[in-house]
Amino acid sequence: MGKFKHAIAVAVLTVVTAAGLYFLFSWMFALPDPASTQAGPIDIMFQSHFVMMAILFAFIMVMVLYSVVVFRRRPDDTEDGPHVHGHTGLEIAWTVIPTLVVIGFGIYGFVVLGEITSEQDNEMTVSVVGAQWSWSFEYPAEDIRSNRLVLPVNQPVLLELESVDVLHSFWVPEFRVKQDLVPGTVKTLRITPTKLGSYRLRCAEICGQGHAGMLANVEVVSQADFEQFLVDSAFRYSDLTPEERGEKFYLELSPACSGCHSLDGRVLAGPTWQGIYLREETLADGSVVIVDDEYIRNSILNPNDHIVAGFSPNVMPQDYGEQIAALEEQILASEGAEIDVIADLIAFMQTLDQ
Ligand code: HEC
Ligand SMILES: [Cu+2]
Repeated sequence: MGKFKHAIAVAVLTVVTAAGLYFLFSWMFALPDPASTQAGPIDIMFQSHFVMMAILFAFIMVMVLYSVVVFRRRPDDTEDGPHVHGHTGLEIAWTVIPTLVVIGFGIYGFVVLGEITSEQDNEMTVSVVGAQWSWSFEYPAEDIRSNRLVLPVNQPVLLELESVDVLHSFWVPEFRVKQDLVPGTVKTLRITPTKLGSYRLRCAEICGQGHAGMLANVEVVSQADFEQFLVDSAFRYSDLTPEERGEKFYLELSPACSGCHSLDGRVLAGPTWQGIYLREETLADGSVVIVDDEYIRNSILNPNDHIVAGFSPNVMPQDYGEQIAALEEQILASEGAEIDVIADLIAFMQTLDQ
């Protein structure tokens, strides 16, 4: 077989092996479906690295194995192999070509990096704070805090990343981009989510015992759902009037007061609240009381102290006291406001005339 035929054989084997390796790499290192505009150029760059690696590896392996098999010594061959004194053209080629390839990939990487970090029109800024071991998010424009990252689809986002303790790393595989959080500085990362859905943010920098659990939900939602999220998150009990809060507690304590106390005179499991405030109530023991603040407070905290005539004891839940104390503590912690839940319920009752 002549030189030319060997060259053709090696070329064909290289192309076939490279194609096989490329598909093997793509399958072995498959990434989740991309969900940001930044993912596009990164994926193409990834693919081109796979192609390059497949070609190089295939070429070297095919050359070695081909030589071992085709140019092996035959049983009756006792000659020395030919003496080779190097080949200047070949040496220049295998120095220059890889150098150009590496420089080319360097420039390509630089261009892609510029593309995915460049400033966009009409960016929305979100602050991300990493701490051992949790994430929190702040929407400075709206003064909103959240423990999940909600982003409107197709809206360019500038993340400002800060760490309160050690190194962490912001990574949502579907968005492809990744950025370390460095204590004492603010790092930035740009993402334009392109696909509605729920994703998982994970810390990609070993940061201590709870590192593996340093996760947060990322939700990419429609513009309308995002606005709803802002409205819901902006909710503060302390922004409401006592009467409005009281109505909310009437509906939201669990089980809801509304399940047993109507506002329209109907008798459910408990007496109606219509006209409840300062009405005369006959109790099961025949005595008559005025439904004042004191009586109401006691009826909520110790329901069995006085039983209204015609109703049974032990029907009204006995543990609202604990629930109310916990809720007041939670509001104090999150809003810095001291709320008296029972006073607000009373304020609401005062609006319920006959
Ligand atoms: C599972 C049913 C049930 C739920 C839920 C319930 N209650 Fe009652 N409640 C009753 C019953 C029955 C009575 C009457 C017996 C009694 O006095 O304990 C009553 C009585 C009262 C009274 C005295 C009313 C009067 O006319 O003298 C107040 C005040 C009251 N409940 C407040 C509340 C509040 C506030 C909530 C919600 C945080 C609530 N209740 C939830 C069943 C319920
Ligand atoms: Cu971390």
